[in-house]
Amino acid sequence: MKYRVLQRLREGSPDYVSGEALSNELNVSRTAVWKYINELKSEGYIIASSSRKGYRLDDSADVVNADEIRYNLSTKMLGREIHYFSSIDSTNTYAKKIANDGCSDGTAVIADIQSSGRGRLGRAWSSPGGKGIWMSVVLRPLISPADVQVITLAASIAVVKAVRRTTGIVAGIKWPNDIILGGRKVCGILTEMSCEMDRINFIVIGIGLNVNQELYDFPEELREMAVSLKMHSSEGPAGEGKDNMKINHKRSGIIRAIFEELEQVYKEINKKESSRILEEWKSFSVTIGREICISSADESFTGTAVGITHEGKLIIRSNGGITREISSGEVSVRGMLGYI
Ligand code: BTX
Repeated sequence: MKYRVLQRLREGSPDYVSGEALSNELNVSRTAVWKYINELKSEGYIIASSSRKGYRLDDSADVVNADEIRYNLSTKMLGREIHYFSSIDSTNTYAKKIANDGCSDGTAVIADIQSSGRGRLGRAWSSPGGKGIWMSVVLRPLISPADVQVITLAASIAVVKAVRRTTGIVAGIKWPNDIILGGRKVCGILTEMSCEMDRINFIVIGIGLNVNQELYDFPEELREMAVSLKMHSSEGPAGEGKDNMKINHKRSGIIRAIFEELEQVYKEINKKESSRILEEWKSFSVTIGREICISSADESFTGTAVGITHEGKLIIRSNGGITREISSGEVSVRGMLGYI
């Protein structure tokens, strides 16, 4: 019922909706309406009340919950089932559990805080409350395990496009799937898979996107290399940046856009049409054409990133003219200058 009250306020926005109209239309008492309004306020919604005019929804609040995300969501399957937690250890860990139990394709797990957010290779991911998008999506693609890297590339494209569409911020992708703004990491993607020899049971794509952190919300050791969308907006061109500084980006809208963009690329992957995805990935890449340094557990070498294979491997031409292909998970890529 609380969300029916919310829906009615959305329909009425930016005008007031009277308490009497709410009570009559929803067939509940005025006291009950008042109680639901207070519950919505405690979830973070900003609702003005006037004894004469009623209630008015101010849509600038950054509220994340399943109802808010589903509002106006245009996908068919992605994000249609959402498990939302105010706090969890890791959305990827939970998503793998429900995927094993048989949850449907496109199910999403979202948390406000992660106490043990995970990066790749056992690294930690900083996931403070009220500031970022910490979510995992379960996919059951019709591709072979050897092609799984394309899904990770597709997820990074989806995030870059969703961020551009909702905030106007244009980020780049560092191979394979770090999303970069001004040389610092704004988003990381952790892909985990359960498969048999020739068939994928499920893939969990974990997306960690820094949205509204200030510099001091990051642990000290990350302050040089991490950035949030809000920090990036406030560093914008003179004048514009100052206004943006106060603005919290609305995480639900960004999550919705990620679902929509991801569903598009996912459809192409299932139709085995990934060549366009690879081209699009290249257009966002900050790695291709750059001198890079590859380091893995047992070797380290430098070269120029010259392309990407149809399975998503990075093609590198070493300074001695030898061409090599690198697949994700084996190496980390560092730029010759700075973090990229
Ligand atoms: P990664 O291994 O590429 O990056 C991890 C490294 O990034 C860390 O070692 C640290 O240096 C740095 N780092 C940690 N936290 C942040 C941050 N908030 N912003 C920028 N840099 C940071 C990238 O792994 C994959 C991250 C996926 C996170 C999502 S969140 C939802 C899902 N659940 C979960 O447990 N992980 C994924």
